[in-house]
Amino acid sequence: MRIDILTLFPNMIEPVLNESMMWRAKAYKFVNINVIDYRAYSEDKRKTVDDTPYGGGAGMVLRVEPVIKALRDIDGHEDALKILMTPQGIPFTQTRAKTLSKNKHVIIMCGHYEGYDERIRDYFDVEVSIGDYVLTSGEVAALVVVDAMVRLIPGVLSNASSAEDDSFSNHLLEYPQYTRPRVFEGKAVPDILLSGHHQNIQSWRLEQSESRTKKRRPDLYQKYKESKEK
Ligand code: 6GU
Repeated sequence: MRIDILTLFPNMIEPVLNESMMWRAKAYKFVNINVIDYRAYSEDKRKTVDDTPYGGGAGMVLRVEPVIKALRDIDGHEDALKILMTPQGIPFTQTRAKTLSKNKHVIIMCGHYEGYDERIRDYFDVEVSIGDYVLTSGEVAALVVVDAMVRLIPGVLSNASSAEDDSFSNHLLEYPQYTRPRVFEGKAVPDILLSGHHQNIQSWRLEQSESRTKKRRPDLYQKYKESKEK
């Protein structure tokens, strides 16, 4: 998979890509990520990328020219899936992450809350939001999308089953996990996990996932029940 990220703040993005799972995915060539500073595509002397809005009002608006120029300079941009990060987009979910992770090439554009020149929208295939709250910049949101997609690329997670077990892939939250010590400040690990009885452990985990989901996320639990009925 290839990912190009258009941003004004490469330093917000690059360090995150150079640690942990993201670093591993790049090092083992599961993904090729390019970070592009679209300020470099501004034609004026001061390298501006935004301007005051027509019609007046507070804040600045991201200009169309530098963005589209940067987009068109990306090799293979015609065939790539082009994603615009904006709080006005469709909500990002695990299902969406799965669909997006199947693309060979995606381009992700990070913007600013104040807004895009409306004409920028015409050059993108999909607008994505990561939730109903406002971030100062789309970089943080883009990293969320990249992380969720990359970990789903086959081979990126060393334990192949762990993406399958994730919360949300089956509409259930994960069961409680424990490691050493057996007792910490009087809190003991449930006996069943020490029993060595694999089947009992499996059914205990499923029960725990179900009761936890029912209590914390009744909305998800409803979907779980519906999916079981199908
Ligand atoms: Cl994609 N961008 C910004 N600035 N804020 C957000 C968002 C995106 N998604 C949720 N909040």
